[in-house]
Amino acid sequence: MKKIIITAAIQGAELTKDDTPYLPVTPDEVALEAKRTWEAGAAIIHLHVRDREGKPTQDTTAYRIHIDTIRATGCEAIIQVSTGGAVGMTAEERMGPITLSPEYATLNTGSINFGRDVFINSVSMMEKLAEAMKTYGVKPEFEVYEEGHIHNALALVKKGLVHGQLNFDFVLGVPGAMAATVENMLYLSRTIPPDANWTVTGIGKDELILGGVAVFVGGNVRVGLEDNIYYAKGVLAKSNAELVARIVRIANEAGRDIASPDEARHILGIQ
Ligand code: KMH
Ligand code: ZN
Repeated sequence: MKKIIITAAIQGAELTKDDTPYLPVTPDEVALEAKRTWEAGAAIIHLHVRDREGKPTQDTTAYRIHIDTIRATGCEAIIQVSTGGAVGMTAEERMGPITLSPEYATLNTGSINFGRDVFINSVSMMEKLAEAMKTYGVKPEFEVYEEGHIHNALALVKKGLVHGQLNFDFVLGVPGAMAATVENMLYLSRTIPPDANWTVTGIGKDELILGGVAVFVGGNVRVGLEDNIYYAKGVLAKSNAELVARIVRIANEAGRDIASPDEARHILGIQ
């Protein structure tokens, strides 16, 4: 099996410090958390950004400040910017960080109910975002919340908007989308092209179960406060690093080596 690539989704767009006091929000908090999480074994930091009031923003300058602050800590992880942003943002707003030519970015390939909201990813939005990534030389990771989203992603490939190594993230357990079951994860992993890479993101308590199984069946794993704020039932994770360290321990037991950021770049086809 290939080395395992661990992604840390350290902050997200939806949570506040009322949900968990351990959420990094300011550029300094985010940067320190990114460094600790990379040191714990994460090859990729999935990055969202907040403004001074703590509200989610896709502002290019805000992303540049965060990325520079992360790099100033010595953190060498791949920085994957979000182009999902927050529910209700336009495609133009969401592509803000792409103009910085980051190495890696999410590309959400379908719409879903998202709790009481609707997370819209129309074909024209997906095409605009994919086009922008192509223009700025950014490698996309397809964010897939149900099976139809795989076919939407492959349609972008067919249109020539995405090329090279394909990488998928199965985000399972969002209220309103596909459930976080092992069966669903395995089914999706068999539905993508055989040479594509996949990662699993289990929402809430299922983060550990899906991540643990993915370790044993050759997948990659995303963990972090964006997806799950608990270490165990009723016990808040004190940092993203704790969640990463647990996957590292499981991978060690399974005999899977942890990919460094450079090894992850090679596996994922990031130039
Ligand atoms: N905040 C969610 C609505 C991504 O980062 O690309 C979308 C999200 C996905 O978090
Ligand atoms: Zn995200």
